[in-house]
Amino acid sequence: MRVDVVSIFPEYLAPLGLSLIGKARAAGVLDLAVHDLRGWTHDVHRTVDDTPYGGGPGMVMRPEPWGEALDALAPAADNAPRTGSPADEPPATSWADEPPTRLLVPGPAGVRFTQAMAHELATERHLIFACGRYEGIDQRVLEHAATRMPVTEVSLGDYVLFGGEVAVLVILEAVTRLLPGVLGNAGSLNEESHAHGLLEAPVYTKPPTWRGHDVPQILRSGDHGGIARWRREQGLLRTAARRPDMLAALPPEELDRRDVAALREAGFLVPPEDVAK
Ligand code: 6GU
Repeated sequence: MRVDVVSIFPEYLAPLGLSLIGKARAAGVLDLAVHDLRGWTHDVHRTVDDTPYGGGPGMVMRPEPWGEALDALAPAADNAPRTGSPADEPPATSWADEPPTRLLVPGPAGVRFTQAMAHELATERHLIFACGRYEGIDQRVLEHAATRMPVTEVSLGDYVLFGGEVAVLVILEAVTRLLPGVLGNAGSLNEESHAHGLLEAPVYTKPPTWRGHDVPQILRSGDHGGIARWRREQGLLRTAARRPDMLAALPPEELDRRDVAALREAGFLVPPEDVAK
């Protein structure tokens, strides 16, 4: 996967050279470049912002540098629509047979970033992240880009950051670990929180007793069926307690009789219509 990140604080993205993301880059799974937006300015002050039309506090990112950045990183041929007419056949070097470049714009007004979106992004050929600062990027940049490629404004959650850079670190970490060959053990993807709409059970390692706290006996029993059942119930109870929204979104057929019994026993209300027949 190719990824371009554009920011006025490229140093903010230095962690992308570390740890497993750095390893994915070294292994060639992730071809990532970070660009300084100011490289696409032409005045001596390398200006990227101006006052907002209509008034109000703060500054808005001017469209011109962003337009040039996106022209450079997503050349028009990249996303050329295919007409089927021989006269319009794309040049041999065109990417028209491949999925297009996709533009992601992090910001608190975006759609919520989820594990499902991470899976979707992990299938893309080329992502561009446009990191806004100040009050945001002139909306015409996004409008114009949308005539050439899919554009998604994306938010991490219901709070406000200074800019998109930290969000890019988060999103790229969630996406990179889903790329083929990055995680040694593919099973760890299948068993983690959010893989099946539930939170995962707590985990333990040695020693069996630590500061007077014991590892739950079932995990040391060797009873694989019992362990799977215990983990399922712990995941259900955690989800009910911490993320009732996730439990409510679970299709009723995902809960069997034992699930419902465990939830009711712990004091969580499960409406009769949510119980599988
Ligand atoms: Cl993606 N960007 C900014 N600036 N603030 C946020 C956010 C993103 N997600 C939540 N808050």
